[in-house]
Amino acid sequence: MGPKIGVFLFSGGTNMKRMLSGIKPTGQLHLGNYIGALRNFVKYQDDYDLYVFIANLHCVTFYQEPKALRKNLKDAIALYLACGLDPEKCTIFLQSDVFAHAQLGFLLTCQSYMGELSRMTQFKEKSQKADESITAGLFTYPSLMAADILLYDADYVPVGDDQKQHVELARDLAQRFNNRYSKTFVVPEPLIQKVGARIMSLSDPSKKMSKSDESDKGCIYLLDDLKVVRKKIMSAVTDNYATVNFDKENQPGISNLLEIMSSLSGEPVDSIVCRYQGKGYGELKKEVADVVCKEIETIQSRYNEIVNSDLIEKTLQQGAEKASRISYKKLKKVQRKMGIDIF
Ligand code: ATP
Ligand code: LTN
Repeated sequence: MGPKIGVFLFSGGTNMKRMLSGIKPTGQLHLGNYIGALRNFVKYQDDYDLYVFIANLHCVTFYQEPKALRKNLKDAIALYLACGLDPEKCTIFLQSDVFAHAQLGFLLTCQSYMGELSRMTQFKEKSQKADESITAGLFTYPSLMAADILLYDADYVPVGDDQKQHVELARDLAQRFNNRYSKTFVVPEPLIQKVGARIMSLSDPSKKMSKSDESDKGCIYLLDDLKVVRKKIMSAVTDNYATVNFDKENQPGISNLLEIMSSLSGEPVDSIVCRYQGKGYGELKKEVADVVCKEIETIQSRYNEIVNSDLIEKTLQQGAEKASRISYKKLKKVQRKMGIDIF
């Protein structure tokens, strides 16, 4: 490929800032993922040179049942497309299809210190909770995540709060490498969203909505049957105040429902609260269920069209080709600077 084309692809053809994020679908995607992450990516694709990938290498830091993992990966891509990510506007790919990730991952593992990896909160939490052996992959996971980011010269990395420390490690590794070998990597910034960043469980609003919840009742999956979605919302835990207020501390359940409705409908929370003065929780739940079901119904009908079409394969192929071209150039540069290639 001639250098001109390379430069064109490298910059996304515009002066747009580059943004990259990965998701690790070890389970089915839920409403928290949608409001907190996915929907924002759909907005970002118009204003940024956006790269979104499925972090399937990160998935296997713990044992995954192969059949279930394959289905989750495929569903995640189909849902990303169904929610509005457009392969003509952004680059969507599977991490393991782009070999430079594992290669730079190893080289950055060799730039990471045992001490800093041992301090990673997620490693400490997961290794304490785990009832099976902890893999070395879980320990070096943040170095691989740094490679995911640094390969593409990403300016911004939108992530949840829990991933901020990992992006900070990517920054440290970029600076360390740049200082040791001369400027090679862009130092990325984490982008932590505020509104809708933490949708809570419907059955226990003190916990975040999560696929690792013990009970299914608190978590709305994007592929749940609509009757089940409605039932989960109608049975959401509330309180005894009997007035609709946005008060996360004293009325976390109602506040969570208000936040879900506001995020999806665009109506400000204050305005919803005003409309519900003198009305009961049942009515509010019914409207929240209507809004959520409408959104999920649209997503599911697109998902059904996509999941058995060739769009997934085409998207991943096109994405992997573009991502491979860009990341290979960066990997070669790193290898040259480190002195590990000969020609
Ligand atoms: P788990 O549900 O098992 O805790 P997770 O869904 O947090 O896992 P990921 O699948 O990696 O883990 O999350 C993908 C994205 O969705 C992240 O950016 C994360 O911050 C966001 N996200 C996850 N849960 C919520 C939630 N309840 N509210 C808002 N955003 C969320
Ligand atoms: N660790 C992240 C997923 C992830 C990621 C990345 C996010 C892997 N590589 C690079 C942003 C950038 C998670 O568990 N959510």
